[in-house]
Amino acid sequence: MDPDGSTKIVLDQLPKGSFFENLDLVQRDGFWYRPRHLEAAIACYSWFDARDDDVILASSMKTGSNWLKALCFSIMQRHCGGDVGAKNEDLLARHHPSFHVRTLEVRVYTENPPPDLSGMQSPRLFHTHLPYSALPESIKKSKCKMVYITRNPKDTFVSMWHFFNTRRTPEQGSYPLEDAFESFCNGVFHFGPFFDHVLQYWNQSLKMPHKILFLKYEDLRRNPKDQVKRLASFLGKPFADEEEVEELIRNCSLERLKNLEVNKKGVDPWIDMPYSAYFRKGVVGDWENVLTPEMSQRLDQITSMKLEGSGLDLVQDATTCKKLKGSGLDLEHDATTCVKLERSGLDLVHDAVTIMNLEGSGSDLVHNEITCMKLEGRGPA
Ligand code: PAP
Repeated sequence: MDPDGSTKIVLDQLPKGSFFENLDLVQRDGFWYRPRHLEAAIACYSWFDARDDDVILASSMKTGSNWLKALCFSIMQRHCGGDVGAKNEDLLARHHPSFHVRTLEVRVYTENPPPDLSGMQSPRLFHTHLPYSALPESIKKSKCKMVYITRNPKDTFVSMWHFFNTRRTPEQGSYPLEDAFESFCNGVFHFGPFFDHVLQYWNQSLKMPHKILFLKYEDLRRNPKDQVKRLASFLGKPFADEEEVEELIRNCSLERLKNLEVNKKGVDPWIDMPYSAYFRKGVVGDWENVLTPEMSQRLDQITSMKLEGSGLDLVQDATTCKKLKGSGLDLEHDATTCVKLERSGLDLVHDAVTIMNLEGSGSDLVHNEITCMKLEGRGPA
């Protein structure tokens, strides 16, 4: 992979940091990596040859990667073929999601020599924690699709803190929350800073919505059916009926995955962690049990500052999600939809509300309005 050792020389010259005391990190182009992940990222950059029908999942750490892996793998498996596995086999019961959907810089290009992926059947499904700017050019240039998942930063941090604490002995106890929080706020952790990671993908997804689907953990939690249907349609594998969606959601649920033998007893060979560490509570707003009010306020401020003007909202969304859970009311999609459709003349939010309110009244204000717009030549074609 690196016969002349040039990657090591590059690594030696990079700024150094650490997370959780003893996890060494190096910084390159604004992002922090474990040295072996950066070596693999460099190999991946040189060797990975994306195909037009590849699907690449992407995420910062602890934002729902394994849930997304399970969902996409199952969606693709329904259509059978390729390396995804045979239809109707309960493959999630056999292996952890990260076995089926390998992370390029953690589980593929850490092999030396780099593996030859050309023999894999299409469609191939991979995952990456790499920031958009560090992706191989072939991913950016090919027609392959990407799905990015993110989560509100407070739950992301708390999930990360719990995860890395499972590596510590009872004598060591939990790593000081304040220190871990400081690192998170400064962006010094694997594949951090969080906000730069999220914004890179968010901006690309706005530019290329046909190529990158941007999902939020909270949306998936609150309204899994709509989100999973959206995901399947984006991947070109829409569902035939509602039952199929519901079954797939059940099969990929935290409750089920957590209780599968393979995930209860297995160990992740790549990082020597029990698979059970990947399945914890999955609760939106769990940060309330861990963060002090000052920490919460500080992270909210950083979030508002970093996301200002981007059109992306990770704080309100999470709060709203918690408050509206089970109410059937959706305020964030409406808001996101408004941002995306601004100035297009198209209104999907108020139209939907109007239709709901006028149901059974015999009156149709939405279609009438669209008809008028079309006849006047001011609306969507
Ligand atoms: P990774 O970055 O190490 O791959 P990732 O899967 O992104 O981890 O995130 C783990 C979080 O997703 C955990 O959240 P928590 O600590 O707040 O509980 C984990 O519980 C949650 N998670 C894992 N699988 C699922 C699932 N099927 N449904 C919902 N949440 C899940």
